[in-house]
Amino acid sequence: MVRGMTKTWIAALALGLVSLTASADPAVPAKKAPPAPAAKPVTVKLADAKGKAIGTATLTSVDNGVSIALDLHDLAAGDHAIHVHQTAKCDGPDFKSAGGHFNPDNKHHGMDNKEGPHAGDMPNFKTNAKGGVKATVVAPNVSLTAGDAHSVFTGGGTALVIHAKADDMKSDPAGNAGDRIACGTIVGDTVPAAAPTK
Ligand SMILES: [Cu+2]
Ligand SMILES: [Zn+2]
Repeated sequence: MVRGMTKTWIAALALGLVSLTASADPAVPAKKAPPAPAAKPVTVKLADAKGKAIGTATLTSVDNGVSIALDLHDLAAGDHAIHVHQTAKCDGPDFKSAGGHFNPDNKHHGMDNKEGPHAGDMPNFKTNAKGGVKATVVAPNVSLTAGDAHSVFTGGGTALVIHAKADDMKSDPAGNAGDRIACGTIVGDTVPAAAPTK
């Protein structure tokens, strides 16, 4: 009798444990370990030549580079070049302060250039008839990893620059993309790779 009760209790406990574990599962979905330490997304605020806000770009680390989610307005309708420039300084109206394209490997301009591309080069994007866009462009040769040679945080940061025209993807130094019409600095609010250990 006593032995029987004990067995029943053990069985009940075991069942209880199993059901607890099972019910806990949906709340904690199995996470796949990321291939590299995931850097925090970075939001870049862009302004036009007059200093007016034209939206944001959210940079996220992806397997093939940095994904740049654009949410922009008040641009001219059509195709525009976008690059990472080397200096985190956006002084209007010409934004020359941002310097040339981010180019840690001393290459030439353009994704279709045999001697390129600059690390800061990436595909064009297109705005709608109202001059707005919600689209994602992937910059394949930069990273959000502080300390990496291709990190957008190199040398105190870089700048995201939008041009009046499309990039031809081959002409030095900047793909014949015309004026710099908008700019936003890329600076991390934290240093992603160096989390404090206490
Ligand atoms: Cu540019
Ligand atoms: Zn370039």
